Amino acid sequence: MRINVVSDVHGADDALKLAADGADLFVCLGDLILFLDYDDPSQGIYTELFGEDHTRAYIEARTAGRFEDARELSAAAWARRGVLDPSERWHTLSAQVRRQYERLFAAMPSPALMTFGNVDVPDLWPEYVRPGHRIIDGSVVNEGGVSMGFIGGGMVSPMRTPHELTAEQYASKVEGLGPVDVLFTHIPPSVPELTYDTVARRFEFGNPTLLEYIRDVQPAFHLFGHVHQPLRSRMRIGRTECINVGHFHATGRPFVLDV
Ligand SMILES: [Mn+2]
Repeated sequence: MRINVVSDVHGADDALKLAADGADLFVCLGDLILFLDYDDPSQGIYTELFGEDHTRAYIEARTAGRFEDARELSAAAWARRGVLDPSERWHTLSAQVRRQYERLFAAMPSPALMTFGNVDVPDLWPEYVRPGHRIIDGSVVNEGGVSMGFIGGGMVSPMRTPHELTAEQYASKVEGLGPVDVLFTHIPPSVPELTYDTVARRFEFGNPTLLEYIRDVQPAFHLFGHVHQPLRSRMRIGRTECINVGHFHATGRPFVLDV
């Protein structure tokens, strides 16, 4: 069985249309929305709302780890749009997010097995899925005799992305999963080589209970995304081959797994 896997689509709907070509099964590990493009500040929701100069300054602050400065820049940009209360931001943002979801779910191959990234709004997905799109989070499906577990979402972080879970919330999903042949998640296990981003020059959040799960259960494969430019994109942990499927927004190519 040939499985085409994508993650971190971040708005790349044109490439997404072709991502299941030649596959028996198509899997998407989330991060559909493009808020900010660190490589190209001319696109993304922040640029559409606040302009490219603001977006460049905001990216610079976040890249340098100056999250307070980034928040102040953001507050000033919202104020210029007349939005003073942070609780009113979602009204504007959700319209932009919905526009992206319309395009992305139209481009999403079907059938598809999908789970959430941290840059996703789970509550909105059911409104946009098409026939053949299956959202799986914290459970196991069986395809062609291969059991596949899915866990979506990211960890609470200073980046304040839309779908972040506490350590307890994430652990309870991992603990409830049971044994699988292939594990699919958005984030990697917390292994420094897999979580360090060489371009952003910081550690992204992996998850320690995923690492425990891999050591205990030893699925044949663990596929994930999240870290756009990882120090290492694959690593063996015991019998488990851990693989970062790559930054689809940048490559436009799915990772192909033969099982
Ligand atoms: Mn991402």
